[in-house]
Amino acid sequence: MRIAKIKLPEGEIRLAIVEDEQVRLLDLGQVENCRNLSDLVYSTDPRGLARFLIEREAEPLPHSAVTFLAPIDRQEVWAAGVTYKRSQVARMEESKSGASHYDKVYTAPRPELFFKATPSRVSGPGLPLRIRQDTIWSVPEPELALVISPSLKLVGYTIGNDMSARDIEGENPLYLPQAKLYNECCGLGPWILIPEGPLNRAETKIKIEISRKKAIVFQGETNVDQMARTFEDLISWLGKDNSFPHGAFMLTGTGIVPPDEFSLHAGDSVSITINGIGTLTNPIVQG
Ligand code: DO4
Ligand code: MG
Repeated sequence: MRIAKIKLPEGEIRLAIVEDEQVRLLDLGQVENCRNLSDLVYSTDPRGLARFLIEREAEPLPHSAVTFLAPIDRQEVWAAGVTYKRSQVARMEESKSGASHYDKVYTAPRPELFFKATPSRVSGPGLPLRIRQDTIWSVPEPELALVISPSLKLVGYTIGNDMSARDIEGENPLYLPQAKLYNECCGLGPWILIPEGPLNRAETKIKIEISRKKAIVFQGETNVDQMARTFEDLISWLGKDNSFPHGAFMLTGTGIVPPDEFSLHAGDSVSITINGIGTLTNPIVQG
């Protein structure tokens, strides 16, 4: 089941179940203690509760009639790094001084985890993602994002774009927070997938397409079972002496890195597709 936060044409913000062609509005007023997306997805049975909350007298709406918003409330957004071989190799190439750190972290028991964004720095579908002004080498990172409850349960998945300034990160690994965390640095959406059972990693593909003036300038594809770590391992490291009263999102790392001569430009459009979830598309801006 896919659950979205949407804006109706008259401006009202609602939750909805997303079907292939249409969305079905939910009426949260039918139960106590379910005021927002977090309450719904962190409930003991989000799929059952969402079905119960369907507003029966409201007509389903076509996707084109609503605006999909980033599926976030008050969560912190964290990210894991160097979880795919492709990321380890790319980081070692970009960072002359820090190459061995990336090599070691790929196989070390402790993963690389970093703070990625506050909700105000997150862009939902169709909203701009930013290239910093002090970079000449920036890329999107298409990542599967975990939706994690306050009790550290993995409750769902969405699509994340971990925008990164590779020149800043490559100059010195201590610059990583600046390479990663700034205004409009993180894409999330278009909605949350609450699966019936565990995700089939072997069948989950992540694809990216970057367009410039209507031409595709980069495309890539990977598979979630290329990831060297389990979701449970990443979540358990995130939760060590760390609490998340509003829950958290965790981007699980990139397995797709464009060739070194590629950098995003203002005006590009980035689309990330994960089968079973959907497609997250954002325009790129700078300045
Ligand atoms: O180590 C730098 C960041 C790595 C990262 O964001 C990734 O592998 O996705
Ligand atoms: Mg990343």
